[in-house]
Amino acid sequence: MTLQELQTQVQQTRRDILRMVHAVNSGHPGGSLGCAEFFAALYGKVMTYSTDFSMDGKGEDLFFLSNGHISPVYYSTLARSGFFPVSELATFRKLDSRLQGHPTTHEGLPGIRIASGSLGQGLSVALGAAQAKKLNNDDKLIYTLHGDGELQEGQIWEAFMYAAGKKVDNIISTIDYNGRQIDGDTDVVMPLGDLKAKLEAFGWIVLEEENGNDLEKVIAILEKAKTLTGNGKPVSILLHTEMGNGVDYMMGSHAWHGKAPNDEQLENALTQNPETELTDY
Ligand SMILES: Cc1ncc(C[n+]2csc(CCOP(=O)(O)OP(=O)(O)O)c2C)c(N)n1
Ligand SMILES: [Mg+2]
Repeated sequence: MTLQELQTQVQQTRRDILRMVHAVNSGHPGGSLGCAEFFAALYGKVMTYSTDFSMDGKGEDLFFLSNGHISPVYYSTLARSGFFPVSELATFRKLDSRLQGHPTTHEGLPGIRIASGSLGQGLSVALGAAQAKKLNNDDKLIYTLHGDGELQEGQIWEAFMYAAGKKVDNIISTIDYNGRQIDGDTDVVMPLGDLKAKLEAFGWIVLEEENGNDLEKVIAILEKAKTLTGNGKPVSILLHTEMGNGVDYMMGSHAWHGKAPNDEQLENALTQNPETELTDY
């Protein structure tokens, strides 16, 4: 996809996120909006994959979403990348929908390989997939995304240690470094300290991008991360993003982590993000 096409996709995805959570008055718009550029870059530019979905994903790059609560951005991206009909976004969080509030596997939604939402587990699963790729002589890569608040889970540090210890060098793990979580700023709830130094001490290569909502920069840092794989160390990206990005009244606090806009707020947000040629679902 061209940069212009990706920008259009980001804007349409923002609308999808807002309309999905508004329609059922529940869900997580904040982190979803902050990661719209990351998802567009990953699925529109960086990863090699087939929309003819197979659970194994042999010969394909695989993505695992560990912070499953940001499912709106994930579902929008998958639908608009061709994994399932865009119209199905209208079923988000409804009974019997394949688009549950947090991604699950037993509904069989193409593109989803793990259930996530219980924070801290995604890296462990992804490392298994990465090691399976090595055993199968499959040279494609594993990508993961984690929240910064999610890093307060102990399991993820066990996985960080394991990845370096076992030289899992075919994985690129991105941290959505928005500085916010459900109850406030991460610095207030549980400070992460010098995260770069901590991950390096755990044996990871660490890249950092200060503007994780600049599409070109997000693509560039992911492409750079790719060049660093295969060198005996796992690779991570600290991606600084803005929770609620693209909607002025949602930015600057944790308030919209998991709250839906009302009718008036939706209209305001959509005015800030006009419909694109990709059209609303
Ligand atoms: C194991 C577990 N504990 C608690 C929660 C509740 N919870 C959902 S999202 C969230 C905050 C996570 O913060 P972060 O990963 O930074 O996500 P963001 O708010 O930036 O989207 C919490 C505590 C959960 N989903 N799983
Ligand atoms: Mg966060």
